[in-house]
Amino acid sequence: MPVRSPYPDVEIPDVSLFDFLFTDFGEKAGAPALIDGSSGATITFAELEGMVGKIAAALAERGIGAGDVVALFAPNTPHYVAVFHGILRANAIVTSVNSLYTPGELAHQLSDSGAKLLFTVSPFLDRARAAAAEVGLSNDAVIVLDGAEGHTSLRDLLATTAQPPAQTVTAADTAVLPYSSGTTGRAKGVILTHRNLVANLQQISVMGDVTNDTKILAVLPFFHIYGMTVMMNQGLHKRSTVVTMPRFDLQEFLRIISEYRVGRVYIAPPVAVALAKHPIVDQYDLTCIDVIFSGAAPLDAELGHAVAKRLGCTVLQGYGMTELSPVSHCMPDDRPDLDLNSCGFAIPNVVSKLVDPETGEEVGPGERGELWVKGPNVMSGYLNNAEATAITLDDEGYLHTGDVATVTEDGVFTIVDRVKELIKYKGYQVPPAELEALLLTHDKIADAAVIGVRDAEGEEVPKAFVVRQENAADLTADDVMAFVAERIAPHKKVRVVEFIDQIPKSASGKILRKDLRAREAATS
Ligand code: 4UU
Repeated sequence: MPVRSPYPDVEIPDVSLFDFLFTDFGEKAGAPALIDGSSGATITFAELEGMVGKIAAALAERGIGAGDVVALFAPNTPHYVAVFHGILRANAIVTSVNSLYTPGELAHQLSDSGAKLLFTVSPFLDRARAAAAEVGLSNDAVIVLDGAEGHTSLRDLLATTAQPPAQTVTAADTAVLPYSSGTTGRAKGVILTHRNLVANLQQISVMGDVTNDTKILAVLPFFHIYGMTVMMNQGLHKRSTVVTMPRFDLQEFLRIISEYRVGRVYIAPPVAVALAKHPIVDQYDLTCIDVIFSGAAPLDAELGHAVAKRLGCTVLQGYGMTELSPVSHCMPDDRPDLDLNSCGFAIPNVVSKLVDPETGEEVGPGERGELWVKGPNVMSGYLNNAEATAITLDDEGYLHTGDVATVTEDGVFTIVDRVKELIKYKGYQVPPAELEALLLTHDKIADAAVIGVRDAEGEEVPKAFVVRQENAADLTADDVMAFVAERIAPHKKVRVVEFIDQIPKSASGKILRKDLRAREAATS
């Protein structure tokens, strides 16, 4: 029997994300919506709404409208939020780009999504221009928020006297195209509609005690769906104050929490390691923290408890996936007693089941099965990729996550394994297929396969199995790692290399990752 959420269904208004978030600020209009944690600069809800309207008007003047894709390649700042919602308010679609991307990776996303404009910041301009040139976007189409010679700036856009265009998007239209490799292959555009994003905000609304008094720290990037929905948009929805950080730095993280008296901190597990162990943590007054919420990779309960004890706060865990907008399961604020290895309950409107990947049969409580999820937050598909969509979404509307979970009689889910290829390094996606394709371009490499392995600290890291070409005995592990590192974003680096004689493959030529994992388990 599929497991229904133990929570009553919530209503999902049939509106655009803008209409959902930007109506009736009431007495909160003059309150800070966003604070730039680095500089202290503040934007109120009313100011943000004004900026969003101006950006939408300026984009419409430049011919951007319904169905157009605009890429956003920038770190977390209050201006990111204004641009994100300005693009949506112009009836267009945001494709959010990983800040660490190389020009090649950015160019791939620009061309795959068909982006017409690219927003960036001056420190990223070299990469942005190189990518834009590769896909034939002119400098006019590259907008530099903080300004750069020969480019339109945010200030230029805000100077428009035009009115924002009429809103024509509906809840069923595409709002964002974040990129995810899903269960197999390279990064693909994940089609999330306005309805998907609005639904997920309504669904998580009943799980967490987030109010207009809450200060949320946004250190996880807005380009990733966790930062986008749970930090940026949840903060706006609840009229909370979102304090932004452009990148993770432990001292700066602690300073900002302590100085702005942040109560709610969303993290990925590696941050928990620092919070539990680093001596510097004791130098800051962190008594303001009520809740630390971890997601994007498995949190170890012992580690979570150590953080809770040291900081005197509640630690919670949730499960999400880009294709789920992203949250489908989480621990509610009022149940810190749940097993912290778990991801809590299915959120409202979510039905999930666990299915034996070998037999396709549903399994019962206590047994392991692939997690399938159905609900209004499930993506409509992958952009221009019917094949990947068909293997991920079934006819009944279940999304096959590629994660293996167990569930208790009470409906508490725990993620215990992964059957998909995807590797997560510090919570960020590393698609093995992309690394394998890259490795095969090396003239001394005959064949290659990449899987995730655990390093000495228990972190998942990408490991490449490499078959050398004949007469390439001189190829070293360092050569392989350096070759990859020069061509891809740092989080995708190969961190372990093993040379082998042959990559195990099925009759149809598919890499048998299971055999590589078994080999790894036997030797480590
Ligand atoms: C074990 O990482 C995400 C989304 C994370 C998220 C967001 C809001 C978690 C909780 C929340 O409230 O998305 P992706 O698409 O980058 O990666 C998805 C994959 C999952 O399929 C799973 O393999 O990341 C892994 N994952 C987890 N694994 C995500 N959360 C967990 C978790 N435990 N808690």
